[in-house]
Amino acid sequence: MTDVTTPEQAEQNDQAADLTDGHGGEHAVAVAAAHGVGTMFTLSGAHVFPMYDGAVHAEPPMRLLDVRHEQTAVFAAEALGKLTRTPGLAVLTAGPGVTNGVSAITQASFSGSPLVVVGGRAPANRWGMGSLQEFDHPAILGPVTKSARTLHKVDDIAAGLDEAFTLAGSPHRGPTFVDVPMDEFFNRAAVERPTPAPRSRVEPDTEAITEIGTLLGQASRPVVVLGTDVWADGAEEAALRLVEQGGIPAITNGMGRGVVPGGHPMLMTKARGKALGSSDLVIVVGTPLDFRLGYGVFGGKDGAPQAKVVHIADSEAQVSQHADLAASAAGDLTLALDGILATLEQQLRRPDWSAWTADLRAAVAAATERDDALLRAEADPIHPARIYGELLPRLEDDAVVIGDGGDFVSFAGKYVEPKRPGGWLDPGPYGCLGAGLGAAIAARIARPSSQVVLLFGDGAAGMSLIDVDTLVRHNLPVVMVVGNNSAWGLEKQPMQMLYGYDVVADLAPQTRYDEVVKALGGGGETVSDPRQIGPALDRAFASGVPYLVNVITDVNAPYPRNTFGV
Ligand SMILES: Cc1ncc(C[n+]2csc(CCOP(=O)(O)OP(=O)(O)O)c2C)c(N)n1
Ligand SMILES: [Mg+2]
Repeated sequence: MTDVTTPEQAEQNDQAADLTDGHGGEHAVAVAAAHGVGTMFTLSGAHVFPMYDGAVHAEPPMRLLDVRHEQTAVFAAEALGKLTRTPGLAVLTAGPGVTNGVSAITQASFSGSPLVVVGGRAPANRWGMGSLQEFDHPAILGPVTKSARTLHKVDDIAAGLDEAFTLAGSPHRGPTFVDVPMDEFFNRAAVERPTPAPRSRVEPDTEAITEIGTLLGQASRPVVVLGTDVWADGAEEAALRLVEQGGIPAITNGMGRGVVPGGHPMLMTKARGKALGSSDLVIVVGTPLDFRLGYGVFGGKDGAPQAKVVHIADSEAQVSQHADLAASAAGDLTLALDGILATLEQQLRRPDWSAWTADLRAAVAAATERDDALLRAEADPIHPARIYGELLPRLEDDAVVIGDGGDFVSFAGKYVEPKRPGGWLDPGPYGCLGAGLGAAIAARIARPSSQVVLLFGDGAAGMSLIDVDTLVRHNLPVVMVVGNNSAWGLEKQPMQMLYGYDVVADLAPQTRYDEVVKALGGGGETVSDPRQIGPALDRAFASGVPYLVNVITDVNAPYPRNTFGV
């Protein structure tokens, strides 16, 4: 049968079925925008041109943020997802564009960061014939994403992307990947553009919550650990309620930092060793029981018995399989935390944890005093801690602090206690150097009026510094501080310890990373006198341009670690 529909009739039919006509890129951009995306991170490639055309012609246009290496595009999209709690969007051209993004996608997977990556793909009508960059991406992206699929037809794009966004932004969050064959991306179709489904909350098991509340009521020395998913799941207020109204000492990690603000009387992160070692009940919320938490074994310090462990996760699959758990719960973290507080408050006899809390506060005070001496160190060459001594009093409450490096950044983890949640970005359990510049780009976009401080090891800086060019082109001023010990310090010291010598751990002495930034259009300076760090930071914050303070530090002042993290 011949199709005798006139264009006018086709349009009428489309309207009846609520169909919208457009090419593949227009559909994809419209769906992304409906999911809250305002910025597309990318590096040019013809396979994904329709995405750019879609962004340019969208109403309002979508911001295109073009970078110098695909890893930066994905690290930026991941960080934007973490900061805004709306999936970030990276668009990568076929083949090497996609594979250059794999480490950053894997980081998002390890960190549970909401992220959607759209890849170009060789045209379907030539598949198998050897066209440029013909590569079946989902086969390698599958293991590091929540879903990785090819949208084979232009008609599939709107629904496929809607699904990818919903999945990436639902607990347990993470990256999703789609690619679209080039010919289909350029094709047109009239399709229905789905409206994003409202967020659905999974109620945690009531009995499990009551059991956890009861365990808490029976505990003598409880500690609650608040991790990244407390922030990601929007449970930061419920977490603070539990800590304050329940009177429970708290430790924060990852993006949980700041949920209990720095300086809060219940924040015991500085006395972490004592708190986790002497506790009889550790409730871990929104973070895996991995190497960062001793694999979930607590207590046992100075002859103390092992602690009971409770794990609360945003979804069933995140609950630890390896740890010996006294109880666990999975689901919406606000409901879980409020449920535990309600159970505790219903108990007739409220436990008295005042001695335990006072003990921990004393340990925090002692640690703070010890830290203070190092933060003021006059040593020459500069002790890296002195940089933090100068930085901390200059940080505003809403500052975003990003760490990318080894030992130098470990000091940040120790000294920087954010005043608000959502202001701390580290690479998370994947530990991938090179994430910093992308994260700084995202932070400047997410928080236009906040300080953004990127703390770089000199080794890590080399992995992304060319993207200062992106900061300059897009007028994104951030302050970068390099702890320049002319070495891959976190590897140099352990190798010395294990072998008595080290190889492949030295970098060129006192490299002028500030000059690199200046060459790219930013500002910077090198500092080797500890008294000059503060004034240099003031100039950096005042400069209004991407500015790098290159601090020459003592390579023999390593971070006092007792683990290699393996
Ligand atoms: C992509 C990647 N490559 C290698 C490593 C291994 N690694 C971890 S820390 C580190 C040294 C980092 O050196 P730098 O950034 O200068 O910081 P420093 O320890 O000297 O303060 C290395 C090489 C890693 N984590 N990620
Ligand atoms: Mg170094």
